[in-house]
Amino acid sequence: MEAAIQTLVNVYLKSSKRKENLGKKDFQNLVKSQLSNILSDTDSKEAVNNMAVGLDENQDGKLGFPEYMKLIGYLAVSLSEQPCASPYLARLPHDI
Ligand SMILES: [Ca+2]
Repeated sequence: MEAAIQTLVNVYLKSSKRKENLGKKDFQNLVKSQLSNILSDTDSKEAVNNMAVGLDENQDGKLGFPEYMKLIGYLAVSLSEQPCASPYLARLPHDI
């Protein structure tokens, strides 16, 4: 579990290139490269952008770490509700 938490942080830092936020493009790359087996529609720019808008609580057009963690929390909850945790394709959250 410690390794999993470390991974979550490292992926964020790497994707944001150590800026304070994930930009639109950073987020698209992250979803595509890290979550294509757990999320459907990760190839759709529009779907990923809609998801980013749903996660962007303070509506500054970027995703900060707590906003990124909302997505992780959403995915974890979705997984926990599956009778069998894997393999599983979650639907893109458009409105969290
Ligand atoms: Ca934001």
